[in-house]
Amino acid sequence: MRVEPSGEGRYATRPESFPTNRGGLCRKGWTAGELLSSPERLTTPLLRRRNGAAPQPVDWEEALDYIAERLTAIQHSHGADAAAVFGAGGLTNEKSYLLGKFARLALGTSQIDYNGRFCMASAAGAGIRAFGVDRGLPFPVTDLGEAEVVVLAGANPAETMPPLMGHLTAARLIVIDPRRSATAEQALQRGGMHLAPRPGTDLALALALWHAARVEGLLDADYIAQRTTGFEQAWRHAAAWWPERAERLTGVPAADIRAAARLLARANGAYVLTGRGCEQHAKGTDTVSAWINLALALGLPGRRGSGYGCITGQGNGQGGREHGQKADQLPGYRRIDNPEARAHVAGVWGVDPDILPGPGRSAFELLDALGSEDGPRAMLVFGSNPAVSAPDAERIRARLASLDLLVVADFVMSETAAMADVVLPVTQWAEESGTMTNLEGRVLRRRQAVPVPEGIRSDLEILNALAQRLGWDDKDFPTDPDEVLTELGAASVGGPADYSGITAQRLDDGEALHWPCLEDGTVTPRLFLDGFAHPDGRARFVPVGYREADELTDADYPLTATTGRLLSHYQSGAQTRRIAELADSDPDVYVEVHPDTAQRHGLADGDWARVISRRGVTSARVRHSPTARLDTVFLPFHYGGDQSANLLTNPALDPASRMPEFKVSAVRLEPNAPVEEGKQK
Ligand SMILES: Nc1nc2c(c(=O)[nH]1)N[C@H]1C(S)=C(S)[C@@H](COP(=O)(O)OP(=O)(O)OC[C@H]3O[C@@H](n4cnc5c(=O)[nH]c(N)nc54)[C@H](O)[C@@H]3O)O[C@H]1N2
Ligand SMILES: Nc1nc2c(c(=O)[nH]1)N[C@H]1C(S)=C(S)[C@@H](COP(=O)(O)OP(=O)(O)OC[C@H]3O[C@@H](n4cnc5c(=O)[nH]c(N)nc54)[C@H](O)[C@@H]3O)O[C@H]1N2
Ligand SMILES: [Mo]
Repeated sequence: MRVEPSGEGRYATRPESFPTNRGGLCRKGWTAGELLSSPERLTTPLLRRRNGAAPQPVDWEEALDYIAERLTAIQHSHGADAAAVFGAGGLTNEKSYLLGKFARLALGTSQIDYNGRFCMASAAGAGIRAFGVDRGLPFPVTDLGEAEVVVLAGANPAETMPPLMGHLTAARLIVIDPRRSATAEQALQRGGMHLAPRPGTDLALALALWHAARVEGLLDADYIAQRTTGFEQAWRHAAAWWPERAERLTGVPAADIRAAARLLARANGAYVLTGRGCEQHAKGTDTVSAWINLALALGLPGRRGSGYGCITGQGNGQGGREHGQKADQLPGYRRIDNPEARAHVAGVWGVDPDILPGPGRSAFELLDALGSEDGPRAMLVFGSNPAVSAPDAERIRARLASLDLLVVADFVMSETAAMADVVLPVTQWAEESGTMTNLEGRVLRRRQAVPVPEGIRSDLEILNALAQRLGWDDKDFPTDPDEVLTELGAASVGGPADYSGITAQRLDDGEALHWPCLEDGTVTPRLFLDGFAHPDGRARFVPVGYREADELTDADYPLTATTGRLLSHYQSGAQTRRIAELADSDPDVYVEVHPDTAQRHGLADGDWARVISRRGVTSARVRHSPTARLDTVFLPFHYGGDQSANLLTNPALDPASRMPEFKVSAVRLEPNAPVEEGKQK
């Protein structure tokens, strides 16, 4: 993507030729330039010295001094872990890395995690269990172009990653989604299939597909014998899920399960891809394991022209989970509880390994502990808007409000920034350089395209300035992204995500650098062709059995609500609700309901309804959808205030990944008197 001035200090974006997006941009790409010069842009630090007072514009020195003094005082009284950091998968690799270093060194706290915990943590965990390493797609995305069949389990790329659809035009798609999503619609139009399970039942559906494929003699016995371990133990779970039994649970007809198994297993080149729809569950890791087991049973991973992958989310969803902003992680995708990893990284940082803290709390657990007896009392947020995007949002809003110090770095007044004691205005993507790692593990360099507006600083400059005030050296926290990249490379040497051979120069030269990218220059576009990353080179079948969602429907809450995304909005909507063209196309949250279900509740198309769960109430407009399941409603989560879908959601966590169950909550619908209409900010 290129950014060009379009007159009067405004900017426009234009697509550029690139293999991943094939020169295409989605609607948000086309409008992304608008926010660079938006009047809603924050231009000066804001400070609120007393609760309830209005935030006042202050200069940078005053804002940074205040933060450093408060952090020091709070940590002095309550210990190092009284300060927390919350990061994001939208941050560049350099920011993620420096944020992790800032937390562990400058603050000495274990309390750092990030929004990727809400995003890809389950698929990452399942990938590591099965293959020994987690890289979204262990193959270049262009490989998908040769596939005959692609399963999209809980992914709606037609709305969430339109450029990806360009790689899937030749394939027949099998879309697994409780809704007839735009992607499901395209699958049907092109001779593919749409299976619409009840939310939260994918695990059983995947086991039933495996069952059907085995009964029909379609498994790859040679591959299973030579390249995997654990088949029999894992199969015991699938053995119990014959298609008729799965039909009763999931609602997907047994005949469709068999037909899908045949279509997939007989394809000459097939991929199984998962998205948030099957991952954001209290059993998301096991569900992804079930999809991977199916792919392994059919002999797909680790071969040219077939495979398993997880479709990444945010701009740097992949790189953001590799360089140490996770509670349990050090750079290079190393574990923070591994003594060798600690020694290596401490060496690069020039400190004693013993001063590095241990693992901290996961994102939801961290947010939920804020202001509690033994929880953090101060938090710095970079690149996330948890007041809207965290589950059980009302509870999290109360936690944020109970902090002694909340600092938010952002370029707009997000709902979380509006609660902060200090807001720091930062540069946007086009005003700074840095690297991002895309879904195929390829590192890309974004070059600064436009000047930094006056009065604004970069995230790296903020970390540097705070670290210096906390007693660290200027050079310990570089502000030049290229310098940070070099340091990150050194810190990642020998780790699973090794970036040591990546340089700004090679990236500028347009080399396709897929990690691991070693010091000798080796790159790895395709992992696993010669073997998986476990010591014996084999992939693992992981035995996983079906279990229900954490929360079930009952007489009071008879419907299942699931949540997800719209083409026109991004995430918590903090950015896209401020772009007129996008806000106007979907100004209010809606709840998608089957017309019969809506009628039973006395709700006409376009009415305002109250969607009520055991945790809260969301006001939403009713949208009739004749293709919806009768027992399921859907809400996008892009809206703030009382239109937040997350007022409803259940923070039950996956035991392994600590990912919340965004995709299943039990709700009921009630008619609502019209509330204030029009767009919310
Ligand atoms: N337009 C747009 N694009 C985006 C984003 C955005 O906010 N807006 N966000 C980016 C990010 S961070 C991410 S993580 C990706 C996410 O990309 P996706 O994973 O494609 O997004 P979702 O809409 O969350 O979920 C996909 C589908 O899962 C379905 N689903 C719900 N419950 C279930 C279930 O139990 N089982 C199954 N099989 N499916 C279910 C939903 O109906 C939905 O259509 O998108 C990225 N791209
Ligand atoms: N119900 C429900 N809830 C969900 C999901 C769901 O499917 N359903 N999906 C979850 C997922 S997958 C995700 S990824 C999360 C995302 O949700 P959030 O983590 O809230 O992500 P954003 O809305 O993108 O918020 C990013 C904020 O940081 C700012 N920002 C952007 N770039 C930068 C930067 O470089 N530096 C700084 N300092 N600020 C920046 C933006 O202006 C914005 O205010 O939501 C999760 N919540
Ligand atoms: Mo995400």
